[in-house]
Amino acid sequence: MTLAVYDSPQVDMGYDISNYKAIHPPYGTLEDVNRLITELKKRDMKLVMDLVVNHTSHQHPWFLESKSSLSSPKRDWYIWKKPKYDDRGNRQPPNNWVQILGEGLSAWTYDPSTEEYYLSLFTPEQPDLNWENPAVREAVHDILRFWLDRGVSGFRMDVINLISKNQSFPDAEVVLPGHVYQPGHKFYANGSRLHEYLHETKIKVLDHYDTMTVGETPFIDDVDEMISIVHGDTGFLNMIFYFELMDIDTGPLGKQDLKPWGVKDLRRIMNKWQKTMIERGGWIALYLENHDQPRSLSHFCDDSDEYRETCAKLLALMHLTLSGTVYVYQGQELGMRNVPKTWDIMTEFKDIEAINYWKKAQELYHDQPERLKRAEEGLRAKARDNARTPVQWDASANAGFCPADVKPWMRVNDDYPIVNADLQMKINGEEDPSVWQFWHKMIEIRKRSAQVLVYGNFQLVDETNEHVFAYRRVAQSGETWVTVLNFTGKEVRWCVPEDVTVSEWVIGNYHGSYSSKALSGTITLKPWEGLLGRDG
Ligand code: TEU
Repeated sequence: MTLAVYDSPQVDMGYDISNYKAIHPPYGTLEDVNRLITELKKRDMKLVMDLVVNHTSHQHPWFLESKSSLSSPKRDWYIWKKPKYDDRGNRQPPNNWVQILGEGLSAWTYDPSTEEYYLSLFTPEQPDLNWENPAVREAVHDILRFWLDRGVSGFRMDVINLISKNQSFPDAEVVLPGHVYQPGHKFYANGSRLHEYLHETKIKVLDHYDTMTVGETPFIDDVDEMISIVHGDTGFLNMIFYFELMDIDTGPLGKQDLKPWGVKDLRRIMNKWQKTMIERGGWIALYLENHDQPRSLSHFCDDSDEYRETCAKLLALMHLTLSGTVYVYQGQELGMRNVPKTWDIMTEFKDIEAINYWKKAQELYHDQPERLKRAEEGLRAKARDNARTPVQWDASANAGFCPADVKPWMRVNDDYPIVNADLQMKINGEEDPSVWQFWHKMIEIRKRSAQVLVYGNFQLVDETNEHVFAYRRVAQSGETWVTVLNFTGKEVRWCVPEDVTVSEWVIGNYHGSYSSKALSGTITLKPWEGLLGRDG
C-alpha cells in the first residue's frame, strides 16, 4: 500500500494535494507508478492508493480559481462564508470550530481579497471541498477512474466520513474551557448526506471495477455507524479504520492530554469492535499504528531495550489473532519504536501538528514549568513524527535508507544498529526468532487457521482480570483457539479458567518456554508474556 504520493506543497506531508493526477516529483513519475503496478501484478500483489478528497491543497488550481473572485465558476467548489461581527464590530469567523492540526486556531481562514472565510478543518493550506456541489463529486469520480484505469486496485479514503457537513454550520458546544475555538466534529463527521455520497461513488465508479476500499474514519465511536458503512450487503466501503483503540490514552483536552489506561479499557474496546463486527456482519481494518500514531510498542507496552522485542511480539500475537483485515505499518514488523526523548522538538520534528502544538505550549506555559513539562511529555508520547522516521534496513549509515552522503528528510532513529531488517532476517530463528521472524510465523498460523482466527467468533475469557487480556476464537466447526496476553511489566500468576480447555500452547513470545507450560491450573506469565493455545 502506498500513501499520499501525489503532487503537493507538502504542508501536511502530502495530505495537501495540488494535482491528483501527478506524482510529487522527488518521489517519481506516473511512469514509475505504471511500472510498479506491472511488477506488483507479476508478484500477485495489488496497489492501493490514498484518496484525499475531503480537502485539496490551497495551491490546487480549483482553489486558486475559487479564490479568484466571488463570481468565479468554481467559487462554490469550496465552503465560503461571510464573516460574523461581534458587539464591538470586530470581524469573526462564521462559527467557533477549531482547526484539527492548528492548535487552538479557527477552522476558518479569512481571504482578504474577497472578504470571506473558507473552511479549512486541518490547516489553512487544506481548504475543504464542498461535496454539496455535484460538480465536485463528478470531479472526484473522475480522479478515481483515472487511477482505476491505470490498474490501481483500491483506495484508502482519507477522513472520508467528514465530507458531509451540517449546512447550518452551528457553533460547537464548549468542551475546552478557556479556549475560543472548540471541536466541531459533531457537525462535520458522519453527516446526513455521507451515505448518499458514498453510495453515489460506489454505483457510479467503484462497482465498475474490482476494488478494495478502506475508509479512514475518525470520530466513529458508534458501532452502528461502522456497520452502516461497511455491512456486507448494504454497505458502501469494504472496511474502516476505527479510532477508539488509538485514543485509549487520550484525555478530555485532546490527544496530547495523556490519560492512564489499563487492561479493562483494552478489553472493553476490543470486545465492542470484535464481537459486534462478527455478530452483525461488519468488517474493520486491524491496525495498531500508522503514520498518524506513535509506534505501537511505545504506545501500548514498554519500548525499553529490555522489553522491546518481547512487547513487539506480544502485540503481533494480539494483532494476528483478531478478526478483520490486518494492516502492518512499515517498521512495525521490526519492532521500531518512538524517537528518543532527547531529540530536540523544533529541529528534529517535522510534522506541522507537532510544531504548532509545541509553539503554542511554549507560548502558554513559558512561566509554568510543570505544565510545560506535561505538554512536552504528551507531545513526545503521541507525536506523528514517531512513526515517520526512515525505515531501518541495515546497520550502515542512514540505516541504508539513503546513501551515506545524503541527509535523509528526517533523522533516523538512533537505535538502527540494533533494530534493522538485515539483522532480523539473518538471526537463527530456531533458537530465538527476531520480531520479523515472529511475524512470519504468526502470519503462517493465521493463514492456516483463517476460519477460526479471521472469521471465528470472539469471546472474552477471564473478564475481570486486571493484568491479563485473554480471549477465545471459535470457528463454526468448533475449532477453538485462545490468546492469553499479560499486558503488564510484572510476573503474573494466571489461572486457566475451567471452561477453557487447551490441548497445546502453539506459540509464545518467550521462545523455548511456552510449550512446557501447564495446560490447566495456574500458570506463571512473565512480564509482557503472550501465549496462543488451541483446543483439539
Ligand atoms: O488523518 C486524519 C485524522 O483524523 C487523524 O489521524 C489526524 O491526523 C490526527 O488526529 C491528528 O492528530 C488523515 C491523514 O492520515 C493525516 O496524515 C492527515 O494529516 C489528515 O488526514 C488530513 O488529511
